[in-house]
Amino acid sequence: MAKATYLLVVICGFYVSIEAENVLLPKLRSKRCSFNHKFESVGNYAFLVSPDYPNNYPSNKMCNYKFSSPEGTQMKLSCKDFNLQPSFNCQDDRFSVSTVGDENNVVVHCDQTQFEVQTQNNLLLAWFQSRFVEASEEHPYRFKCTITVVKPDDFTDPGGRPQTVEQGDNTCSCGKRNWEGVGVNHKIVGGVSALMGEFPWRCSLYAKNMGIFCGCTIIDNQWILTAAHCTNAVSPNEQLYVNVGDYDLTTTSETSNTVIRVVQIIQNERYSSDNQDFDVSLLRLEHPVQYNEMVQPVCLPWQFRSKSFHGAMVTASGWGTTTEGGQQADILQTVDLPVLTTQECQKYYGSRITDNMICTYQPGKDTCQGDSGSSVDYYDPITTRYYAVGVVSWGLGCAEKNDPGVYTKVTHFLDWIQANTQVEFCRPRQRHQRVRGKK
Ligand SMILES: [Ca+2]
Repeated sequence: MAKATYLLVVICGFYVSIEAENVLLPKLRSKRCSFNHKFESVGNYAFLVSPDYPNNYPSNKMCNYKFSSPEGTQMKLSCKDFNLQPSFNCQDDRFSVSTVGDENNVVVHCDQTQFEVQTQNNLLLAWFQSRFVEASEEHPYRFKCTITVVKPDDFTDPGGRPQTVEQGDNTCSCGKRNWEGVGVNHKIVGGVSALMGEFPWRCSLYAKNMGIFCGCTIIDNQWILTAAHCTNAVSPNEQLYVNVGDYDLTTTSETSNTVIRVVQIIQNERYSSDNQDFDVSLLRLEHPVQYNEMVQPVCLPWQFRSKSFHGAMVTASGWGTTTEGGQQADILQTVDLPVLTTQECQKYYGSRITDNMICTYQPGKDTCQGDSGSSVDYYDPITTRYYAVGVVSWGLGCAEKNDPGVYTKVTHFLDWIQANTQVEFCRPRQRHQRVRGKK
């Protein structure tokens, strides 16, 4: 019941937290650490300070900053008082900046070196993240930066014209993992905590009598993918909810998660609770989810229908237990797992493995209870996107020897998903290479 109480708090927290935004100029300070601000003219400036400045910033903060200035102007970001808690590979505390208005093109600052950069257009995007901060007495872990609107320098913008968001990109985007390629290494034994917003398509299922009981995946702003054995566990008179944009389930202050009612459950009509075949369900939301940096859909694997994924690595993420029979994780966990062939998997489980399933196996690494319904995602280097290729379904134990994890094979259900949702899903083309400037 503790979980049920918690969720009500979440719902209240969401509505309350909307107000305190845009308390700005000249000092950017508020309880909410994210800002979205438009400057009016050249010479305008603002201070950007870390949460709780001038004291140590708190643990587990994720702040997004977006500044725009009038067309034809640029912005100078000057961080003179800059002292982040050091971490290996920048994987914990970090301040990332894009001077080209592109979240895929960022420079990460994660030390004590002051810096100054200038945008190439009239957009400045930045992100601050802290993990577990051990208070520093001498020099507080903090930053203070000044953002000033300036006239463009004499040099010509190498891109030729101001780079703006690509047409269609806002309405059709999927599978963009945050923090990708900024020095994060997840390939360690067992799972590790994800970064805030790292898997913006990851969601969880909640019902009053069950608490948070399964994972899920955003595939469209009104449609959620999950496992049939999750929806099958919900009694007909129980209201189901989807919780999106969350990270730490014990607090509502780290992200603005949203809880949305499910108005339709489409459980695969051929689902069998005997052998977990056809273990897939779709949920239609009462209203569309609002996309932002922390809430985005995953891509569906349309172009991978004939791919076996044998030997490929897939990435799992969820709030499931971190040991068999153990406690649910508070913070989203992630692990990379190798895919087996059906034949290899049948060596372990025999004919229980149908053509609708894929398996992963690596001793010591697995998905576990509570991860059910979450996707495992395949990274395609061509489109640089993540594709949901499996739905966490079943296994004997977790991460045990000779017991692979089993997943619903999403490529087998694409037509079923299409027929039931009638959505025009995003199908990224081979662009978004990280190439800039002219040759
Ligand atoms: Ca939370």
